[in-house]
Amino acid sequence: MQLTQVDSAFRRDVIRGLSASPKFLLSKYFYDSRGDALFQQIMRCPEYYLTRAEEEILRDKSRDILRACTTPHPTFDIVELGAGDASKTTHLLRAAIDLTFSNRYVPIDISASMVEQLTQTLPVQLPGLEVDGLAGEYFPMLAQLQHNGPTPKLVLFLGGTIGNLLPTEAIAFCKELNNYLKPGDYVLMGFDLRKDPQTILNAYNDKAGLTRAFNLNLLNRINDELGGTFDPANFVHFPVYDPVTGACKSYLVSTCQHDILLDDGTLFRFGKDEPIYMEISQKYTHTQIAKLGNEAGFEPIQTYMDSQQQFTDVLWRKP
Ligand code: AVI
Repeated sequence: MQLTQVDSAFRRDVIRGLSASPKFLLSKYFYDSRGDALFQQIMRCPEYYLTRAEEEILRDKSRDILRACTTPHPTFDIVELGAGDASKTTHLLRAAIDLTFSNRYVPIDISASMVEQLTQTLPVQLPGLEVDGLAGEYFPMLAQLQHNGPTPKLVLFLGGTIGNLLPTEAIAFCKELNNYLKPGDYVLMGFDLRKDPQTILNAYNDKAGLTRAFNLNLLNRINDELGGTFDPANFVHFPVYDPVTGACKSYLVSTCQHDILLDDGTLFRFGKDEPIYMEISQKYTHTQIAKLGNEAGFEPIQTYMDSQQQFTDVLWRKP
């Protein structure tokens, strides 16, 4: 039942996107098992500075971050949206245990196997930590946590994933997040900052071709799961960065005129040089971040940055 629902949502979104003009696909579908593995490699590649910058923040500033979260309650629950392998988060969790700030971590991730793995491994790595993972979409899982007693929450949304939403969608997302929180709960959100345009573009156009493979993998996923007839060799990966808007966008561009079929008979026509819009990775200014937090009803508490000021984690409080 679950699989059928996922399949039909995927099919619906692919058909909607490839029937639109201009064509688009949703980057949330990048993350099948091959996509997860490619993303792990991207995070370690030399051009992709985001992960290293945020890791530095969490390694060096976790204690400051936790001390800035004040409440009369003795402990917090640390909830993470899109936890993935939680590798950066362990810095914060270790500090939380040391400071007796928290002993409960709730990773929320769409990948049930990721959540299961964290539930098994983290309590061994960090004795004293209770891990209560939830596999599913963020907001339904946060809704479940609303009835979880008086312990306040620190909600993490790290990695710059907010940048994968258009700026208007990011406001709607932060407002909805606010609705699931109680007064006195905190949010720590990661944003990639605007910087030298070439550095940004290189992060989405690495020399090893990992980001290219990450984008093309979605065509393979359509072939595997929806019986598609894509030949990835008929597409080139084309990332662009606009320093005026801060939008870094990735496209796959068809190199020839051709047709694609799905196993239900749906046909898509591609012209030569026709693009599929794949992903936005929005880069923010501090002013934009402050405006976003304010419009979503959060009180700004503190801004943390890496030593090269490439990335920021901002701490907000629900008043
Ligand atoms: C998950 N997200 C923050 C990544 C980003 O930087 O937008 C996804 C990604 N796409 C290409 N490289 C990495």
